Amino acid sequence: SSGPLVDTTVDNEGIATVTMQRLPVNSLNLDLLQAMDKALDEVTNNKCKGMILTSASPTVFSAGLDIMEMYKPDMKRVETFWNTLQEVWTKLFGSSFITAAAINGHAPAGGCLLAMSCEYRVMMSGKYSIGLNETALGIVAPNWFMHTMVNTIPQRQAELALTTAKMFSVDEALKVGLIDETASDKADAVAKCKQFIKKFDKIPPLARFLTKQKIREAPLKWMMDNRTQDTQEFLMFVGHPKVQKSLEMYIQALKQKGG
Ligand code: CO8
Repeated sequence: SSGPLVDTTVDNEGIATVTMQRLPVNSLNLDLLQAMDKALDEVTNNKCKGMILTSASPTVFSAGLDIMEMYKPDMKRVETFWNTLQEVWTKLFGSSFITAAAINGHAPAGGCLLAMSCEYRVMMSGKYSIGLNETALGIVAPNWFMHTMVNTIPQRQAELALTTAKMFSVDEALKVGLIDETASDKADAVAKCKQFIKKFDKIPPLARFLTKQKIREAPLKWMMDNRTQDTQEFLMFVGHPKVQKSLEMYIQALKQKGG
């Protein structure tokens, strides 16, 4: 495919819209993650007050990590892949600017992680689902995926969701607090994200940022202190024959479903 994998526009109020456009499903491969890393730097450098993260697909926010990056991987590339994911998460979860996700479709696994890393979530109504479904794939969500979920929903709900690979419907997600609002379509979702960002016009920006930083300090510190070990664990995991077998079966199931 061709063209940029991420589109960034900034409106006249300094709100950036970052649109993932690796169609069909915005599965996060190395290239998309690198494009997102760059987009997050741009938003910072342009001193935008806020950022809305959304997708160019009509039905999928992001299908999560590109399973093909983890299946029979080149060990050097897959290490860079993981480091880039850590970097994108650190920049998004710890951003000084305000973040909101306009979730215009499915958001499994890494897609859910991106949405949860933002400060506010608006999801389009419909037969879409969101959640961390790693255990169903025979893989274990890293600690920082879990920290990000616990920053969003109560620990008890997070434990149940993580162990059972729970994919929440839009209504269920709203009820548990995994999303903050629903929207009738993408435009409505983006508009509601803008409304959220504009609430902060009345709040001094430095006080807002320092407060966000303090409340998010523990997961960010965990990443800083454990980054190398986290990468080693991931590499051991993807190098494991049982994990490769699980991924292979999952890919087959996905392909069969697509027909
Ligand atoms: N990676 C690679 N390819 C994918 C992925 C993916 N995550 N998701 C979908 N695709 C492919 C499909 O195989 C299909 O390919 P093809 O056209 O060649 O058959 C194409 O994209 C379109 O997919 P669908 O036909 O399924 O599209 P739908 O619109 O019907 O459904 C969904 C969209 C709901 C997103 C569906 O594709 C889906 O459920 N995908 C899988 C999502 C998923 O389970 N992702 C988990 C990824 S793992 C992760 O993110 C965290 C890992 C943590 C690391 C753990 C340490 C080891």
